[in-house]
Amino acid sequence: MSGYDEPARILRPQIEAGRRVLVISDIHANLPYFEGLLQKVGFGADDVLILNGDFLEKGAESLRTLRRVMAMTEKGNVLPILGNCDDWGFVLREERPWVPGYMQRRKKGLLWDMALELGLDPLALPELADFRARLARRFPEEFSFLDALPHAMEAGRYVFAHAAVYPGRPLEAHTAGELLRCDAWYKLGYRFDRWVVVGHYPVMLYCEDTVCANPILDRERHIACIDGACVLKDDGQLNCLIIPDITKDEVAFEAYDPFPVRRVLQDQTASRRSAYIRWGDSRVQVLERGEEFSRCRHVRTGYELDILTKYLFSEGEFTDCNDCTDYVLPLRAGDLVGVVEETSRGYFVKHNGVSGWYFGPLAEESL
Ligand SMILES: [Mn+2]
Repeated sequence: MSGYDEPARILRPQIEAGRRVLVISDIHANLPYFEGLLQKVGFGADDVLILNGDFLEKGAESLRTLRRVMAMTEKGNVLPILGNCDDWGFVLREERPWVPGYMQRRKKGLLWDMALELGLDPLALPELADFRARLARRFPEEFSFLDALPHAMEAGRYVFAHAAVYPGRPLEAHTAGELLRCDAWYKLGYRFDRWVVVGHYPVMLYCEDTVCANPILDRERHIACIDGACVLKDDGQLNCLIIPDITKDEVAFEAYDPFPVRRVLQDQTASRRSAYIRWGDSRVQVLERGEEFSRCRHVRTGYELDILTKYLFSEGEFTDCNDCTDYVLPLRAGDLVGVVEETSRGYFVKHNGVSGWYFGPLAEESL
């Protein structure tokens, strides 16, 4: 938002060979997922944790997440990188007239949380100059913390940036804006000698007809895309890239979501065709509106499918919908699935990061 045309700040931390490095991106103020994931991977003082940007905004608890991250950095083994949604340092330096409107549209976010903590009604803010002066008095540490964050990091065989890195030039020859903003960067087809790790763009948006929230680990091109859309997608997850040794190329991952885990009791074969209706391409025509499911036709492709009526945004003939799919998952009796939706027809579940339908019975107990 400010200084995007300026050269990027690059950090080159010393990380010992053989020390486990964890990388989490796009927490987006979702503190329960963050804590859940840290617990699941057993994060501790022996690890290095890199936060690859966008730990703020979109989710419910921006200010609490920021303070959690600030406290974690005090021990020296937690290294945050700036994301485009964390870049609020400008508020104290510059007057941007769009700020109150942004807050009031989103009804959450860092400045929203700060206004509440100042005892202000975010929907009836004082003059912007007055509001900024109050923010400067109350939150100097928070803003200078964000202002000091690097735009990219380099260590061992790895480069970390929130959204993008461009080959053939050093990190210093990038602007801050180039590293922080680029949609669908992975589609540009770059390849690198060292691993480049990015977040920013939900990985499922790279999918065609199915939905998978697991990281994309491209071992040919040395690219890891790890944004599992833990806030933006109902069936999203928070991913953690695991690098056992920063001097080596091996990578693995772990993921957290809160869905109750249950056991599949019947084999099921995958549907031969399916669609993934996603954000940005979600215009549908409602053919028959039902209480629980509605028959819809995807406007761009003509594909027909049943969509949960609660996923539809408006009552009209043409409408938009939440991300959804009609994919029927291939499953074996005994498989474990996370249950996202329980409906009269069957379950919308996740199995190894892939979302889809299961129409058989599940064991009663969640595990
Ligand atoms: Mn982002």
